[in-house]
Amino acid sequence: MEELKTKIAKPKLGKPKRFQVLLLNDDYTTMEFVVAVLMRFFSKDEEAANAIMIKIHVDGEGVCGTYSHDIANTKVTQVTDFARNNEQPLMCVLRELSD
Ligand code: TYC
Repeated sequence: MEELKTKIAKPKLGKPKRFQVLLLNDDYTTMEFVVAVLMRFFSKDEEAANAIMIKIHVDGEGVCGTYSHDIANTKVTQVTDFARNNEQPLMCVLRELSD
């Protein structure tokens, strides 16, 4: 029995967790760059991207999308790499949703 326990993986049951991807405000990243990020990585049209960017600028943070853990992590990596490659300090983070 002890042997079986170590060899057989437990099936992962239940509701998969969901994660929001957030952008945080800062004083240096350009508004134009944030709009470009929202369109490129979160498939927003220009109007929606502008509205989210302004919301972040005013409130300090804003939700770009909600995803599985894998996809959310990939978005954070892609956005962070894109920002650093373009010399922007933009911060992109995950927030686990309570279900
Ligand atoms: N506050 C920035 C500015 O005035 C714009 C900005 C918006 C930066 C959203 C980051 O996630 C952000 N240039």
